[in-house]
Amino acid sequence: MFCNQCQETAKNTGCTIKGVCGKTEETSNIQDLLMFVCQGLSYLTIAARKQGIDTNAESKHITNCLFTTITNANFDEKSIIQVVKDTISYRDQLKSKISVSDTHPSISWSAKSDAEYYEKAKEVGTLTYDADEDIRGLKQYVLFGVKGMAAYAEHAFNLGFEDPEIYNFMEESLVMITKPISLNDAFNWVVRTGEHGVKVMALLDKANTSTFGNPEISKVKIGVGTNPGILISGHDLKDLEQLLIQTEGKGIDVYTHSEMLPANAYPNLKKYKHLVGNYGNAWHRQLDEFETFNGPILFTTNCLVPPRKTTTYNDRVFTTGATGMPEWKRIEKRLPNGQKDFSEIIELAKTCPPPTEIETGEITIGFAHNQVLALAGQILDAVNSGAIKKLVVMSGCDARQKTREYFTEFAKQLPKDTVILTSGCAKYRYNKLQLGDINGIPRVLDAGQCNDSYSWAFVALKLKEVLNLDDINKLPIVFNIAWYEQKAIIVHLALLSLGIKNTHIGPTLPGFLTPNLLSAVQQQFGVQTIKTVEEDMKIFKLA
Ligand code: FS2
Ligand code: SF4
Repeated sequence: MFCNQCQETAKNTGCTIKGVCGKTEETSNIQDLLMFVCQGLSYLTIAARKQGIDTNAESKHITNCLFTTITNANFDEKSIIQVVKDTISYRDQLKSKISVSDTHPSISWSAKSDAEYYEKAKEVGTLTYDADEDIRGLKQYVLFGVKGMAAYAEHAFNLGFEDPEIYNFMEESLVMITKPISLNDAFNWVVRTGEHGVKVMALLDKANTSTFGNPEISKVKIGVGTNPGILISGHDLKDLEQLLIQTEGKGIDVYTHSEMLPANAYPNLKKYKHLVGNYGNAWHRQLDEFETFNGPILFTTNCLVPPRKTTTYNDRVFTTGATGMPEWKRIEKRLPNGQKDFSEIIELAKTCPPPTEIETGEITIGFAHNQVLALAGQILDAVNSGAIKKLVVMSGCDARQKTREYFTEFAKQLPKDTVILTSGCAKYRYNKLQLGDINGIPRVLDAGQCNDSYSWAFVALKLKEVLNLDDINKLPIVFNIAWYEQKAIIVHLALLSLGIKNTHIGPTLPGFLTPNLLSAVQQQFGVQTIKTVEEDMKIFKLA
């Protein structure tokens, strides 16, 4: 195995024996094989569209495959082998309808036994992408960005919002990886990946806000009630809505977990009175927090953590969508009305004790772009009067490493005349710190999930317009991004494509950036890694 797609990759170069995330060698290889067969299918979808054939089903399938291979989404190699087989079947059906001139092996490869799948899986990893390490690094950069893009595209299509241009770009990217390419063209492809990142985040924003309304300022309880509860994790708001519909009036409380917290701010979700609050913190604390939750837990997307040997909650955890864990059950059935059938989870919840309280109080959320623009006058006044000196974007992911304490410390040491703009699970490092407010504006404005980083790009562009500036980098905004997995890669690339320079990312820079690529990215975009809190305060001119 070789996997270097996330920030926790071993020695910041690559996991080669077992994933730091817990992914086994076999699962990692089978995920590579899934990408390989998706390359074959992508050759055909692109050719088929040129021949006037609709490939919507195939594009959605490829999107789901990319999502399946994201960090901490799916650890269930048996189910992934089935997805490989489904991909081959999509490919061969399409092949029978069109004429194809390409001859890449991914267009014709197939196997007769699972043993052959495992054998082939060892030969198709990202190390085989190119002999030149810089080009290989850029191809990995594109692939990982496209994986993040796929996650957002899938949430959008689940709500009925699609953009064929995004599907086409993801498929063209998978094909590009199989071909020779110049360094310059590969670099430009990375930049184009960011441009499509903006498009997909805008699409998902439209999907979420037109379905559930614009997020509004909301206070979310972090304590517990006395009813049995169901905990829902991940990012898929449609799954949450269906769970809320099916649990209504059943004496069960629904709690959000980790990246599902922002759901509490959407009018068409918060209207359900039994959506009672948020339980716990960022994804990596689930090993303890699921024990004390006592009731069933539903994963709609990453981040899953493989259970410990001593874990007692395995029979209470369910996965759906692109997620999977061999020890946990999967929701496969649908109700006659087309909704996912959550009755097994609901019946189990009725037999469980209520959650054990681990925190009390509430947190304020709901500062997505529409709400922030409603406060724009107030914020601009505070900026103009000097009450707010700087806006500090601290969006992104949280993860396990001790070095992540940097972000808590950074938030604590920020001068009192700064406001943190956050989104993604990175927020759990400082969203319960009681940092106060500036003239009624909370010092932590939470826009939502990682995809809602779109809000901060949107707000920055609006501010640039209102303040009549010729360059977005002249705004009093700095970017200190915490990254972990591939959604953060696409978010960061999207920010770069909007012309935002001098972003800091950490705790470390991506392992797939070779020294040459690092200097290219630094030269073109001014990207830097985090240092110590004290040094960064000076660099950002905050101290
Ligand atoms: Fe956090 Fe995990 Fe949102 Fe990432 S819950 S690191 O998937 O996408 O952020
Ligand atoms: Fe390693 Fe991250 Fe890949 Fe897991 S996802 S195997 S931790 S690089």
